[in-house]
Amino acid sequence: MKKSIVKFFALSALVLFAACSSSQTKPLPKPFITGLYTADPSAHVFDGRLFIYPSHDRVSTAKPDNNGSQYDMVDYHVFSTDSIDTPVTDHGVALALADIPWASKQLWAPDAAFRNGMYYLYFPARDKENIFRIGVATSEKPEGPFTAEANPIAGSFSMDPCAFIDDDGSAYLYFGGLWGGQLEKWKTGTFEPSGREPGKLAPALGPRVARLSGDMLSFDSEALEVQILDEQGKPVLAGNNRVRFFEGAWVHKYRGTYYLSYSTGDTHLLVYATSDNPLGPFTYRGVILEPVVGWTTHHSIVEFKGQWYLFYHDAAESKVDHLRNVQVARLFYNRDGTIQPVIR
Ligand code: FUB
Repeated sequence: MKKSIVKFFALSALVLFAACSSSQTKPLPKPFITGLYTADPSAHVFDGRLFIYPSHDRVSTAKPDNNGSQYDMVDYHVFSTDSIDTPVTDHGVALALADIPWASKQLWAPDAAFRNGMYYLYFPARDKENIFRIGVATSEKPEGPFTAEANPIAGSFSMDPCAFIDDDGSAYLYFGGLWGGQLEKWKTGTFEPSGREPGKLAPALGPRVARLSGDMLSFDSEALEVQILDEQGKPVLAGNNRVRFFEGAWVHKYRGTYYLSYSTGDTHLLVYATSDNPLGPFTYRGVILEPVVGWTTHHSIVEFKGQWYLFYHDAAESKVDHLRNVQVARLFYNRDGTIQPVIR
């Protein structure tokens, strides 16, 4: 009797180990989204289902420049799946430029949130004065279609919004990006067309964060700069371009710690910093992903069915910087909470 119990447990442990290791090594779909060029994937789990809110890249006649004019997108599609290794569903156009009263062009990296039975899509676009602002659109369904508010969020500027709702219900919108995203033109709090990045030895510009109001449609506070410190506790300098923030902020929480991850832009890395406060300061911790094919790198981090994932994009298929594909990789933490660099 005793022997058979031991045998039963040994067999169960073996089956469990085999199942876990195969789910951790099974190849993931590559690219994750096919059929359309997609980038800047913001991943969320709503009601047990994985939703991806990416940019929708397209062929454009806009001339490539340092402001990213070639990223000339005109709508968003939402994608979802029940399982990481089955094909995703494309839910069609969720929001189109033509239906956003204040926007003129460039629907760049969006994000989404859920609160009080309503889904919110946050998105950047240039307004009629050619200035990047952040808008919000609502839907009763995670896949949309979304209806845009008539005006951008008052007090918003720059791009790449990331919505984060903390365990206590406080909601935050992080945003900002250099060059095409114009963050360096907002150093004084108003838009200065000639604004430049700080000198190499000055503190780098950080992303901005504002608290979202209860209805998730406006800012409840002024946008604050998020400070990123180096491992010695000093502000990261603008010349430290393998570490300094460039664009694509993403915030998630793991075991009580806040993780701010972002792209370093012209050094093409995805890196992260941690804090015990969602408003920072954050301390730089290391690289998550080495450069991919293509100039831009942009990501999100999400837990789905007990496994953490990094969603990102590359231009490996098209070899054209602005025709990108969403990719996914498993993400692992060390015991001390540091993130293991992702192997693709
Ligand atoms: O997709 C357009 C822009 O490229 C995004 O807003 C940036 O983060 C970069 O990925």
